[in-house]
Amino acid sequence: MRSLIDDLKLFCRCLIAIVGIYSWQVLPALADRLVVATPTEIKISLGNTANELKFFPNRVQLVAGKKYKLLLSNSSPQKHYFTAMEFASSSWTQKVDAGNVEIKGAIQELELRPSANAAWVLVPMKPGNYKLRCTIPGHTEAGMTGTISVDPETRRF
Ligand SMILES: [Cu+2]
Repeated sequence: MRSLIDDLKLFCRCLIAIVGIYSWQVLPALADRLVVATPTEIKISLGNTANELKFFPNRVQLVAGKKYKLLLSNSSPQKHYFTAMEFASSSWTQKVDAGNVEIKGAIQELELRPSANAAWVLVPMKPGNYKLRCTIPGHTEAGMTGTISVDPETRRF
C-alpha cells in the first residue's frame, strides 16, 4: 500500500529529474551556442595617426545576449586604455586575443601600446549605457571618452 511519504518521495524524484534534465541539457546547450556563435565584429580605434585623443567611434550600440568581437586598435604614437569597468563586469567575456596570446575569461580593462591590436570576444548581459574612457592622465579630460549602450535583447533563444 502506498503511503503519503511514498507519493512525496516519487514527487521529489520527478522534480529532481525535471530540474536535472533542464540544467544538464538546456543550460549547457545555451552556453554552447554562445561559445560557438559567430560574433559580430565592431572596430574601435583608440586615438589615430594624427594623435587625436578620441575613440573612433565614440558611441557603440550593442544588444544584450548577442556575441561581439570588439576589434581594438591603436594607430596613434602613444599608449591608450580601453576602460569600461561597469560594462566589463556586466558582460561575459569569452576571450581576448592579443598578439600571440589568447586570454580566457574575465577582463577589466585593456592597455594598447602604439600599433597594438586586440580582439575582445564578449556577450553583453545587462542593458544600459556604460561609460568608456581612457585612463591615461589627461586623456579623459581631453575627450577620450565614449558610450557603450546595450539594448535589451529583442527575442529569446
Ligand atoms: Cu588615451
